[in-house]
Amino acid sequence: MRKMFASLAGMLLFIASLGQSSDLPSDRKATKETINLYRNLKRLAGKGIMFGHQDDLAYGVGWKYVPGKSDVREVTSDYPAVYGFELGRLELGHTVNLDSVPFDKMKEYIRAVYDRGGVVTLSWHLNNPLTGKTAWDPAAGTVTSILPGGSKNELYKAWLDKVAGFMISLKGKGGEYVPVIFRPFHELNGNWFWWGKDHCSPEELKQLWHFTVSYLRDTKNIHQLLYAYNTDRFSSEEEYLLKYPGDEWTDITGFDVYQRKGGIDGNAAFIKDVDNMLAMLEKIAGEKNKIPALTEFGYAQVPDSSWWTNVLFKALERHKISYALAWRSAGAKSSGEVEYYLPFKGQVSEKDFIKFYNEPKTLFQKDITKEQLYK
Ligand code: BMA
Repeated sequence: MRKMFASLAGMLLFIASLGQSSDLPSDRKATKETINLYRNLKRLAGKGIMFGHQDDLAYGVGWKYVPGKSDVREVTSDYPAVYGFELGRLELGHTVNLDSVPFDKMKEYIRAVYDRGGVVTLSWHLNNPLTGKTAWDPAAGTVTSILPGGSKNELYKAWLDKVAGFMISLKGKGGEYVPVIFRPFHELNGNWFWWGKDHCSPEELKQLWHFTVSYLRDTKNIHQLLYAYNTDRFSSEEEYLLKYPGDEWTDITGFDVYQRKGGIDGNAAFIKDVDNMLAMLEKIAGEKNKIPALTEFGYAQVPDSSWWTNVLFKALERHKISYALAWRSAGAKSSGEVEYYLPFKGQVSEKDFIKFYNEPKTLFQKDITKEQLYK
């Protein structure tokens, strides 16, 4: 009997390990570190929510490019767990991105993040390849123009060559490629980008996604990427999945959400909306075996002194998602707008952000370095 139990247990362990080893990212040639990151993100999603911040190391309110500085660190004495950076204008061969971050500095930040066990995600507000204007130029026919057979397909491939070049320049100390969560064509159910809602059909968007992934993965041999599909706010699973490119083409499923001051959102409405969307997202991710994440969020200038614990945390509390990434704290912009989504020293929500940081469910750099996400 005992023997039978032992062999049964052995068999179960074997089956479990098979399950584990077959749980791979969409890129079947993903590097070891990328596979490890994918599995660890899944594991950690059951433990807590990693906190992320766009351009965290590059600048904050009132400062730029100060080595080691970070608004998150100024307030909590810890760095975020996830760091977002942006590739817009890399495609044009520029040396600085559309938010004036030099790509050389960005590469240094990314390597530093990887060295301390943090997670890197890259967005891409690429210009409109048909008109040469910005990502916010929704000219008709742009998506079809860059698909195979379209007049701008060669140009788009040249742009992807630049993205590939950037990725392969990201190496760890052992020469291994740094894994990156790549998040192209974000907020695709919104109408503001050329790849957005009314500017291409579901079929066209899917073709664009497939073309982009195949080109990077199979033509350029980039195998350090996890692909994140993400919408803006959505009201149903059908809406969320309308342009979903398929399970073989994505690893992470997310959405972006902002609370607007004086908008339709009181705090209660915002909590309810985000909570609902997260519930739908978790269901979809569960069914599709993907990693759910809040790929961007924010409340501009965080005017509510208890927003972190009273609003955001309440929306997140009951959910098992991998990470939540706050958008960039640009400070004063040339337009005159002052843009930030995180507190800094003296900001009204500073103390509350520390409380949020101290919640066991929120994970920052110190929590995740010990989790060795790449091993
Ligand atoms: C927007 C704003 C812009 C920025 C863009 C791309 O939401 O922050 O200032 O250029 O993202 O990062």
